[in-house]
Amino acid sequence: MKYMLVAITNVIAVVSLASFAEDMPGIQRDATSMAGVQMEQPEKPAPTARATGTIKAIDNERQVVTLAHGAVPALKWPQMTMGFKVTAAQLKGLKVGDQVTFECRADRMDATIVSIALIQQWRQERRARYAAGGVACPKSSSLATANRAS
Ligand SMILES: [Cu+2]
Repeated sequence: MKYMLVAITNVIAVVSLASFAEDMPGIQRDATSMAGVQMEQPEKPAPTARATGTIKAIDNERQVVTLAHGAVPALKWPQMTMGFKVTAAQLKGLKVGDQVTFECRADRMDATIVSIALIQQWRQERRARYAAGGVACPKSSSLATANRAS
């Protein structure tokens, strides 16, 4: 019994030493993992914005949709043609040439589609939801502006 107690005490001592070592300021941490931690904690979340555009290309393998989009004032984007990360599920039923409205997240150099739909279909759904008392009626002015640009 006495030996067992000694053994347990030793284990506890080793464990607490190990955790103590982690908190010691003199111990060098892995620089790579520290950089990784900082990357995962951006100062503010990536901004999102809604815009309209035309599908120019779909690359299913790379999961990229190329859109010619109108100006996006919220992101300070002029009108341009660019690629967005997208999933196959998001692109279901869409094809090259379709006029779409989309919401995207702009994270540094990456632009990712949050949602994307045919403009016509999106408007109908918004109207239906409004009629059902779900959401406030959309102001069509911002969409109209983006449409003229695209
Ligand atoms: Cu762009």
